[in-house]
Order: sequence, then C-alpha cells, then structure tokens
Amino acid sequence: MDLLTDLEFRGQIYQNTDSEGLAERLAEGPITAYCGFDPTADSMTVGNLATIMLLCRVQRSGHRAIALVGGGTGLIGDPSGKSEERSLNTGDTVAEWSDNVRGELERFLDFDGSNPALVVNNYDWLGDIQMIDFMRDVGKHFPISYMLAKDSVDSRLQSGISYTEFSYMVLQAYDFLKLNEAYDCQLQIGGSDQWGNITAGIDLIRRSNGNKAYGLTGPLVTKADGTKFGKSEGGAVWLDAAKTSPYEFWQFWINAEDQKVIDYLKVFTFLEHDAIRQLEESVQNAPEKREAQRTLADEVTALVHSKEAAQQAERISHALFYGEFGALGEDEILQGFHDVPTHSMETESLPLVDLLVEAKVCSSKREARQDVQNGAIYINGDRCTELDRTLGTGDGLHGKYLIIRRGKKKYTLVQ
Ligand code: 485
Repeated sequence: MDLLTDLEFRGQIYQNTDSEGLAERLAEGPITAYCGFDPTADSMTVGNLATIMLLCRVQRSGHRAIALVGGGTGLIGDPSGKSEERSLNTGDTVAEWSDNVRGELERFLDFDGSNPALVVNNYDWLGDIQMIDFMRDVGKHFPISYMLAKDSVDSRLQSGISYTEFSYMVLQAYDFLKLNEAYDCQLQIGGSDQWGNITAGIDLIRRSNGNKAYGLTGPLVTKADGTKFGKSEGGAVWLDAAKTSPYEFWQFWINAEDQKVIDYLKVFTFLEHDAIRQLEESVQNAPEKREAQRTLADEVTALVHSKEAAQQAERISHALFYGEFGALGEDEILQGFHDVPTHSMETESLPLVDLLVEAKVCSSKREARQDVQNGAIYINGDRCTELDRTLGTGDGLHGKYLIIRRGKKKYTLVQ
C-alpha cells in the first residue's frame, strides 16, 4: 500500500506542506525522509513513539529513512510547544543522552537489506560551525518578521524567549538543508509542534539551492478527555525498561480507553487495516473482553521491548488477577509489585499478627487478629486464617518474597 493512503487510514497526517505535490513525488519513486529527536532526557517516551512509527512506515513503504539525533540542537533547546525557557544541559550530559536516543531509535528502524535506515547526529555539522560564516550564509535567509511570526516565538514574546531558543529554528532549518544536499533528503516529518521548524527548512532549501522539499506532521496524540497522552501514575512512560518496566509499560496500554484504543492501534502498531477493523467491531460488540486493549498492549510491548516481555506482562497480570503467584519468576514479582508498599523483615521469622503490624498492613494487633479471623488476609495468594501462624524465609516465594494481600487488592510486598 502506498504511504499516504496508509497514513490517511491511521490518522497520522495533521498537516502537509503540499499534499498533491508530495503524492506526485512519491509516485515517482523512493523519497528520502528524515525526522529529528533531541536528547532532552536519558530516554525517549511514548510521546516520541507516534513519530518514530511514522518514520518506520516511511521506511516500510520503500522510502529511505534518516533518523537524526539532535546532539547539537539538544544543546540549544527547541522552544516549539514549550511555554518556558529550557535550562541548558552540559555537553557531557547531552552527549550521553544522544547515545541513548540513538540506541532506542536503532530498535525500531531496519538497518539491513536493500533499504537500510541511516542515523545521523547534527552535532557532526553544527558542532564546529563558524559563527561569522553561519550568520552570513544562513542568517541572511531569515527575515526577522518571518521568525517572529512563527508560533514557537510569537507565543513566547510576552513570557520571554532568549536569543538562544529564538535561533533554534535556524539550526533545524540548516539540518534539513544539509541533509538535502548530502542525501537528497526531500521530506521532513515530525509532530504538529514541529510545523514551524519544518517549513523554515523548506524555505531555506528553496532560497539556498532552489530545490523543492516537503513537510508532513502527525497530530498530537491525546486521551479521550483531550489531555496529554503518555503519562501514567508514576509520571512519563519511558521506552527504557530500566525507567518504566515492561510490565508497567504493558499496563499503560491495557488501560487505554474504549474511545481511544482503535486510534492507538492505528498509530502505534503495524497491524493491517483489516485486523484493526475487526478489533473495532470487538470494541463495539464486546467491549468487556478488552480484546483491542490486549492486542494493543501486546503489540506495542513486543515492539518496544520484546515478545517475551509482552508474554511476561500477560503472566504477571494474570497472576495478579487470580492471586496465583507460585509460577512467577523473581523478576516478574518485582515488576508486578513495583508500585506497592514494601517491607523488609528484620528477623528470620515472625508471628503473622506481628508481621502484619510491622509491615503496616494493619494498624494494630487487634485489627490484625480481626482481619485474619475474618479471612481478609492472603499470603502468596492463599487465604490465611490461622492466628498462631509464624512466617519465615521458608514461606517466601524464591525463599524471600511474601506477598501479603488484605481485602480485595491492598498488596504489600515483604522481603
Ligand atoms: O533537524 C532537526 C533537529 C532536531 C529536531 C528535529 C529536526 C528535534 C525537534 N526540534 C524536537 O524538539 N522534537 C521533539 C523531541 O525531540 O522530543 C519531539 C517533537 C514531536 C515529535 C518528536 O520529537 O516535539 O512533535 O516530532 C519526534
């Protein structure tokens, strides 16, 4: 299927600098397209994923994909979509984060075969720019009125914007020119906030070498209530497994709202159109099955982490739902109970009632006794009604974990 038809179906086109022209250009043969990612943290988040997928679709439909790591622009800070000036990060930090971003991008794109992707870092050409040359050769193409009219600048004129951030668009535009000249790159993609920077590049290319270039942005992904997508209770949902465990990651997607899950399947998976249409029917006819959510969580987790990670997440979720923990591996226990209160037992063994108080499951021994007698206490999934029970390492899963549940779902992990 051709790229634009696919993107249309997936709702991944927000703005296009020249729909007809681009369609004609794509029909002529492979185009080279790029998307830039600034290293503003030690990992990217699901917020970047929509555009990563866009770039992957470019490659999968037979076009050439360039992923640009903003090792240079990351030292400056893009004002687009930001209401406040960013604080500057040190060169060492940005260099380290650049490596992480590169590593994450490499998981998605294909570097083998006849149409390998390319990863570049704009520090390689921005890093040793000569100021005087740059202001003469590039700056002359940027009328101040043009720069002031950009959303990213206009929206900050009251609250304040430094010359540093004000100049950001010139650097991104220069990247596009560089890639146009070095790789015949004719298309830049990005999220909707990148429109101003992308069009600045197209204009610079036209003014500098007369070439025609195109720009395409994807819409901002939102939640059903229109608020920002990509946050869980613990904050941002990261692509790095050390920052957001695969199980937490899977949880984020399984919780997608019925009104949104089909949109997300379109944007964040490579499922065929027919498969998505079938899931759409499933949401309409049997929403309680959450088949679409399950497919979304499995697909995206497999893509970002691995198939095994997705299966592991399923197992953890099943164990939590049915209270069966015996089959969980150590790592699965830690992932599954990552966000519950934990307690470290100081002694080898302890009477159950004392443990319940010590681990703050119950507020007093009296309450603990009552809870045990009422059958509200479960140890490793089994109800425990013996008041005189003593617990020790021998009772622990893998010799060290006691999963205490009080009532329906208040969990505490004792190590
Ligand atoms: O030549 C370029 C240099 C840097 C960039 C793009 C081209 C990065 C860009 N200015 C930027 O800040 N992008 C954001 C980022 O890196 O986090 C986000 C966008 C989002 C989407 C995503 O990158 O806010 O819309 O484009 C990939």
